[in-house]
Amino acid sequence: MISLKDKILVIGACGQLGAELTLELRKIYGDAQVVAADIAVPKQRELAESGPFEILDVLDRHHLADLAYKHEFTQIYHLAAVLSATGEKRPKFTWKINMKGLENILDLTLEKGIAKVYWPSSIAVFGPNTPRQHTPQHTIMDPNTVYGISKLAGERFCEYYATRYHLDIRSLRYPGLISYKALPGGGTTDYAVDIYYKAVEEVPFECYLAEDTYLPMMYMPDALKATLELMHAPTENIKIRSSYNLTAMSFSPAEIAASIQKHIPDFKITYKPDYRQQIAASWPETIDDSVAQQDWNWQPDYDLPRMTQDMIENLRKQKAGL
Ligand code: AKB
Repeated sequence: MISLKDKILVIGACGQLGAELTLELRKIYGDAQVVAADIAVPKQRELAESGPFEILDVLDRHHLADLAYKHEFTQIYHLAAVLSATGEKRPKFTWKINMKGLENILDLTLEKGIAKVYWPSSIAVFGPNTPRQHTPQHTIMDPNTVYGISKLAGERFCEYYATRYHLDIRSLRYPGLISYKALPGGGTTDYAVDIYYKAVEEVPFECYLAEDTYLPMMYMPDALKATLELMHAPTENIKIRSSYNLTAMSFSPAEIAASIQKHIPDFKITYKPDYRQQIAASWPETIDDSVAQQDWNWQPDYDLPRMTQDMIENLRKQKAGL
């Protein structure tokens, strides 16, 4: 349900997802209705110039309360988080940002009577004991990265607040996200973005995952579509208050390289697995998102060939300054 009276806060608005989601929300609700917030000033000019922007540290409860008072938000998209690979380098910091940040948002939501919250989870909530093929919505979890542990604890926390305090909080377990507008940072799936940049620059790519490492992935237009469809679905359709399984495709580094070689035959890839291989090996290869399909009609538009064509076309345009 869309109301043009809604006032929306996007926290983590300069990140890979936030930068594009903020602009989509501004198209729907109006530029002035969507306040972008991040810990630093945006590099993306369009983000800074198309609507209000606030510098915000999600750990600062007082500043959050001041902003909520000033703007009278009715919805929050809380996207700020430390991802899996950086998380393993800075475990305590990751736990603090990911957990304390979420707690602050949930408390603010209760205190100010904010109607709806979006919070992203991840395939990182699964672990080495999870079935790796067609991983079901409800299954063994046991994540073993600090990022995955924080996302699983966050899911339980969200469901608890939804049940106990009747908060309308909605969430998706994103697979690796691939896009050409804002770069990802600190994830295990980031290679699948970097590889396109290298291919278009016509330089070889050294992959930090082994060639046969399959992971679930999604192109950004599908991630935006899923997030907005979930947030706009009628409340009674949202049966999962922890987080929905979500997927579009699964591929290995060798398969994405082969898909690029159909457009750039000279593209070369080599493999040098590092600590991220172990993280990837603990995650599912394919995801069963049938519950999202049933509850709010989820269907992706992009598979690997269609995404590769679009990524290469757009990166080439960017390179040419178009
Ligand atoms: C990461 O690799 O850490 C993220 C994720 C799958 O949540 N892209």
